[in-house]
Amino acid sequence: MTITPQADDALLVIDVQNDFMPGGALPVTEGDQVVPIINALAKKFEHVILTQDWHPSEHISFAASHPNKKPFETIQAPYGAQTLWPEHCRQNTPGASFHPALDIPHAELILRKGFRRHIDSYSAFLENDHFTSTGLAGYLRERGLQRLFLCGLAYDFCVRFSAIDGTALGFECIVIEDATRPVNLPSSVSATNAALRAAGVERIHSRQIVA
Ligand code: VGL
Ligand code: ZN
Repeated sequence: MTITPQADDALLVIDVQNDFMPGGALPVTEGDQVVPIINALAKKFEHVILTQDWHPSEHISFAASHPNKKPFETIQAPYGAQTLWPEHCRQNTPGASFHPALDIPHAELILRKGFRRHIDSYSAFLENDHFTSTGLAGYLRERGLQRLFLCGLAYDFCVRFSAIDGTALGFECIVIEDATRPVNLPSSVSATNAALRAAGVERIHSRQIVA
């Protein structure tokens, strides 16, 4: 089925940043392959919002911030389980910059997240304590943007939790599956597919928007 983006739709482009690309600090396999797809999608949307993972040094999500912990292990943070990552997307570093080929001059908002040292934020809406707001829901409501098409990195973390929280906050969220790629930790993709299905988040292919 073909979808024509409307004036109250937005494309939400999650974390298309150098550190998530092959060769980056937290590489996502084929992460760079989403860039041309997203550029083509963005041309179809009047409203585009970019998110940017934006961590301070010694961020809670960095394994190096915890003695004797390695990347991809889990700790119990005050707000619950937190996966630990290699240091990535440190504020104002080249790794935190958008992929140089990302070409969306008309993007209206760059929303930074994960900038509080003691809370990580996968979701573009709520930080990982599931309480602290990024302000995005208020922005979208004031702008009258109701239906969100999600793409970017990574499918099983920031795209997943953005779609789930967005749905819970009353937005219609649709994931453009071929315009995302997963980090792919054990069972993270199957858990994401199940969570999106349970939340009623539709998954589509970019060709349904870009002919
Ligand atoms: C992400 C892990 C850590 C993401 C960000 O963008 O999916 N994943 N920080
Ligand atoms: Zn991060």
